[in-house]
Amino acid sequence: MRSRVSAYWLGVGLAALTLAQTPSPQSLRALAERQGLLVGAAVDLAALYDPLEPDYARLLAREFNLVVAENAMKWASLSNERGQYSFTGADALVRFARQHGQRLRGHTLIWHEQLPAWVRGGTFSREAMLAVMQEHIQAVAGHFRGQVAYWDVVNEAVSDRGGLRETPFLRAVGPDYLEHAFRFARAADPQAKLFYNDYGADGMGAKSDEIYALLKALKAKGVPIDGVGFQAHLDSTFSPQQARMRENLQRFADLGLEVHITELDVQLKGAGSREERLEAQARVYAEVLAACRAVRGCTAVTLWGFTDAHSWRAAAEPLIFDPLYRPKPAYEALLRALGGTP
Ligand code: 9MR
Repeated sequence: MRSRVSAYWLGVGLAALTLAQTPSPQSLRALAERQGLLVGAAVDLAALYDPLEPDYARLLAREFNLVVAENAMKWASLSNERGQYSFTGADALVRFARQHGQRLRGHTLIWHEQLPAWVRGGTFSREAMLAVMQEHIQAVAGHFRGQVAYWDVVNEAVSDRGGLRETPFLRAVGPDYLEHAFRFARAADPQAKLFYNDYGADGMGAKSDEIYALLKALKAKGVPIDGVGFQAHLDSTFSPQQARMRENLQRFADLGLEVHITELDVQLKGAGSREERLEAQARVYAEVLAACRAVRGCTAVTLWGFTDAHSWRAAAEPLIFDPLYRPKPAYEALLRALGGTP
C-alpha cells in the first residue's frame, strides 16, 4: 500500500530531507507568511520518500507552509480491520511537517470513499454505526491530537443531485450522522479546527446553496464546526469571477466559519495553443487566490499536489510545476499575486 513506508525508504528520505532548502524570500510560503496566509499542498508519500525524486521534498519544504496527506490519513489507508490501525506513513508526514515548520490539514475522517470493506459493505443499526464512527474518529483524531491543525471531519456529504448523499453513514444513522461526527472529533482533539469539505460548490449555485443551508443549521444547533473547505477542482476555462466565488466564500465566512480552499487544481482545457491554455490556467490559479484573499476569514489555499508528475489527473497537467519540477506560468502567477517578482 502506498502509504506504508518501509524503514529503509524512510531512512533514505530523511537523508534527502537534510538537503532540503529553507524557504527563500521568493517562495510562495515566504510571501504568504507575510500576509498571514497558509499555502498548502497535498502530499503523495511515495513520491516524498522516492530517492529518485529529491526535488519533491525540496520544493514541498520550500514553497508550502501547510501540508495534507493526499491519501495516507483516509480510513482505508490506515485500517482494514476494526480496531487495527497502522500510522507509519501518516506519521512520517507529521514529522516532515514539524521539521519544516508546516501546519497540517487532516483529510479525512468520514467519507464514503476509501472505506474498509467491512464498513462499506456491512449492515449496521443506528447505534452500531455511531459506535463505529466514534471509534474511528477517536482512534485517528486521537492519534494525531495536538498535531493536526485542521481536520476535514466530513467530506462530500451533499449529493450532486440535491439532498444528502447516500452513504453507509446516512443509511444507518440518518441525517444527524454529520453532527455526531463533529462532536466525536471535538472530543478526540479539542484543539483542531473542524471542517466540512466538498467539491462543486466553489461558486454560487444550487450545491453551494445547499451546503450553506446545511452548515448554517449545524451552527445554529451548536454543533462544533469551525470551517468549510472548498475543493476547487477546476479547469482552465473556469472563471472565478463569473462563478461569483468571492461572494460565495464571503457568505460562509459571514456564518462565522473559517474558509479554506482545500484541493485546488486546474486541468488544461479549451481551445487555443498550449501556451494560451497554460496562461488561462495561470489566471485561474491567481483569481482563486485573489478570491480567498478578498475574504477575511479565508485563511488557506491548498493545492491538490504541486507537480504534474504526481496528480490524480496528471494527463490534464493541472498543477503549478511540470513533471520535471520546473515552474509553470501558474507558479509565476501565484508568486506575483502574493507580491513576488518571478
Ligand atoms: O487524489 C486522490 C487519489 O489519489 C485517490 O485515488 C482518490 C480516491 O478516491 O482520492 C483522491 O483525492 C480526492 C480527495 O480525497 C477528496 N476530493 C476529491 C479528490 C480527487 O478525487
